[in-house]
Amino acid sequence: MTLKLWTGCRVATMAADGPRPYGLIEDAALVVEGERLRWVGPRADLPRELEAACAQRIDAHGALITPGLIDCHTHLVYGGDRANEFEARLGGASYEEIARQGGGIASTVRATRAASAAELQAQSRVRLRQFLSEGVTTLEIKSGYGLALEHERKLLQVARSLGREQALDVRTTFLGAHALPPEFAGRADDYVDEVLTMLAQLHAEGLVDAVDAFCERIAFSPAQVARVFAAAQALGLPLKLHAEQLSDCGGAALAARFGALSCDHLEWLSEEGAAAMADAGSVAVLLPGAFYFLRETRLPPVALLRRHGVPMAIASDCNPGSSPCTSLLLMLNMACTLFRLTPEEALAGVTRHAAQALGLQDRGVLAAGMRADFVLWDLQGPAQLAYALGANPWRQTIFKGESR
Ligand code: DI6
Ligand code: FE
Repeated sequence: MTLKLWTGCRVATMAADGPRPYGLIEDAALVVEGERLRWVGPRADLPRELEAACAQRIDAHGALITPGLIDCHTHLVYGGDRANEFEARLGGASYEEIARQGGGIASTVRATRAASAAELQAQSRVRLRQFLSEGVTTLEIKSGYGLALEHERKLLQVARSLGREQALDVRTTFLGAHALPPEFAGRADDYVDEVLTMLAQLHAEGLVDAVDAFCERIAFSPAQVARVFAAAQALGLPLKLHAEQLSDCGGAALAARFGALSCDHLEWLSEEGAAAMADAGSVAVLLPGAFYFLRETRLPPVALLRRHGVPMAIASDCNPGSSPCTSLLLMLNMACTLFRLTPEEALAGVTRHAAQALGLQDRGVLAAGMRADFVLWDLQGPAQLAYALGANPWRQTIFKGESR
């Protein structure tokens, strides 16, 4: 296999055991073998024999290189939009009020059910390309706007299909327990039965990489979520949870008991919840886009998460209601300005910790043996990624060893 040598760059490896901060290596070299990294380190330390074996040499002309970015929480595939609700909220209506009146998630469910797979794919592809243009190489997509077997299937098939046609990895998450569909009004427990049926079927069709639920007053109770989690666990699927977004329902502690990969949102997380997450090794996925767009004032307890050593990831939550956002770089900035993360924590949140939130051990840091997914930026240093509000200093993405 041809070895490719990259030089003329500084590399933010983001390796936890690398040099501080950012695992940064000035005047670095990377050796790529097929889809993997064979060697990463200071150019001066590159073994002679390895250098001699490199058939292709590439000068990065002073680029900053980071791992490919990972968005570990999106609802990217949906029909329609909710600009009307944005206007209503600016006029004083609350997100919860709109949801209780049949708008909110339910209105996107109507639009998503009405859309053909081709229409959904075309609309979603536009959003996906915006993520690609900012160096995203792995992106999670949740279902949850179909809420009936044929429509959840359609949505997950569109997600898989986008992953095949574009040069990035799509990971699918089944979020059947996102909202109560109208045909089950007043019968939430019956709908949970239906969620279990859909899960078994869609899993058998190979469409599900993980399982999520929305634990909230306007969604599902901890007891209902526990039923979904038990079924998912029996199928060997990893778990995630929308927890403590609008109130403290004890969702994070529940998810931790099930060994969930991540708990997401967490503005109302309690100390007990944080401690449970630390024990379980669950990642805290913070979603500054939803916090900003819903004009929330209650901040996720970042100091608490730090104190308990809970790893923090950052994601877009791309969805039509609470975060119509297709920029992971903007999320880096907001994680710093709104949540007071350091730029290094924010970058770890879209690389190393985002990989952990998806249960992926082969990416998120640049080190020998990891996937050769990396991005060249026209930047001097990694803090500029979070700093440059609205800029896109992207130059090139290498996905599985190849330029795309
Ligand atoms: N929490 C959210 O912020 C999104 N889903 C969820 O469970 C919002 C979904 C929507 O409003 O369409
Ligand atoms: Fe979400």
